[in-house]
Amino acid sequence: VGTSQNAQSNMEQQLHEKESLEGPCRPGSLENKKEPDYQARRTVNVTFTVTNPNISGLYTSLKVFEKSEACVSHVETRPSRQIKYGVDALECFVKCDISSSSLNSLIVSLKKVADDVKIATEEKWPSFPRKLQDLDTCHHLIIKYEPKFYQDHPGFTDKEYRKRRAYFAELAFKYREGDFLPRIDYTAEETNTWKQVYKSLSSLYPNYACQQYLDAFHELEEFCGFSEEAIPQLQDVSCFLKDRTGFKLRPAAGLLSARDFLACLAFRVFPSTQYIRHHSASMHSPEPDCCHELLGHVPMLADKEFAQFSQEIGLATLGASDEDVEKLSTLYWFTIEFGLCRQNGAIKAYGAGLLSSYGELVYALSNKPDLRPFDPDVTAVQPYQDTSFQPMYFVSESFGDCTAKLRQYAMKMKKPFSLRYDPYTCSIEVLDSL
Ligand code: HBI
Ligand code: NLE
Ligand code: FE
Repeated sequence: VGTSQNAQSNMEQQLHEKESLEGPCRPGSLENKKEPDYQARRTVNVTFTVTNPNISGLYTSLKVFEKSEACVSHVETRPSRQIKYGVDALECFVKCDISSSSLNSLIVSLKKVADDVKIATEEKWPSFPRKLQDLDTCHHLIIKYEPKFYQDHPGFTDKEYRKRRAYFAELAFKYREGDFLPRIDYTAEETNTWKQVYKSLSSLYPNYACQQYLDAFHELEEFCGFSEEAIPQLQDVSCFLKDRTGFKLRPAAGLLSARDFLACLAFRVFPSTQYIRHHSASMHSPEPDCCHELLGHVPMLADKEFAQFSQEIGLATLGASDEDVEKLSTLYWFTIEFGLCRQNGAIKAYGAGLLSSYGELVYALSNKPDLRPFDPDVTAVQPYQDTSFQPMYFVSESFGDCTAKLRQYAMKMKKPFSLRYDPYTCSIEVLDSL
């Protein structure tokens, strides 16, 4: 008994240490799942009967939902009237949101602990957010590049850095639509990293960035406190963008699943990380960080045509199949993240992943990589690199042209309904659903 008690308290201590370093277990983390990135979630109604109705029977069956990472929104029970089960049996109803791949295992496991398991899918297409508040649940994370999982992450062995990241992740998960974006007291080391990144990148922009970027960047310096001295606060930046294009920011804990990330864009909401990259690797980060959001994305989101293009990629993903979301996310990758464009006969960068990485910005505009014209049919199926520089970039003629081509491309995607974004209520209207 003594040994097993020791083992138990050892385990508790380890768990405790892990929690204080990484923060409590996060909701919605996608770990070791097959292609979690695109995976559709569905709303399902599950009914079943527990014949051992004391609380442990109910508990065992609800545990199955927890294991399958179902997001439960409604639970009801009532006494079963089926004679074969006896007077104590309970009929249960659970409504939940679950990824398509977990649904089968949920059914199998539930059948082991309950009788009469029945599943009804509410809709025939993947569920998607309809209104701004729904974005509070679009927070599924891809954690493969986080400092605690990715061995090559420059912060992998830095305990302080990981602790700080856990703090930022908590802030993002606590955020609810309508809240002010949290103001951060950045440390001297963080501000110094920002300064290094800001100084080196802003020396490149005049020759490397597209005109829309340069115009917005100057405005951000003049009206929104952008400077090498301090990391801008997301709340201030969000107000600036709202004025220009209606885009606003919300905090993100890290790299979101493509489906969740792109769904936010449909509402002109840009999920933005708030932590900063590790000081030892300021010229390139494998994950998004505030340098990437603020210096890469924000200036472009202040441009009306670019904002429209961004929203339309987002709208195209709502209710789309996993295959289509994968294609749209590839289009996103080669445009909004790594796009080049032709302006007055010269090639310039507009992709955020370029504009926030000194190393890749110089590389993309050298004569080394392969450049191709942007064409959704070709671009959407081009395999890409997410750990180092791209071997190939796509060149756009203008954002108006990109949007027109994207629109044509998205029209070919089969959906059983059409959608309209209502800017007055910031919600999605579903038309002609079958
Ligand atoms: N998540 N926070 C965040 N920032 C991004 O830029 C981002 C993301 N998730 C996916 C993603 N970008 C793209 O690579 C596409 O898969 C949509
Ligand atoms: N590589 C980029 C940078 O260093 O800023 C971040 C890319 C995020 C997709
Ligand atoms: Fe990005």
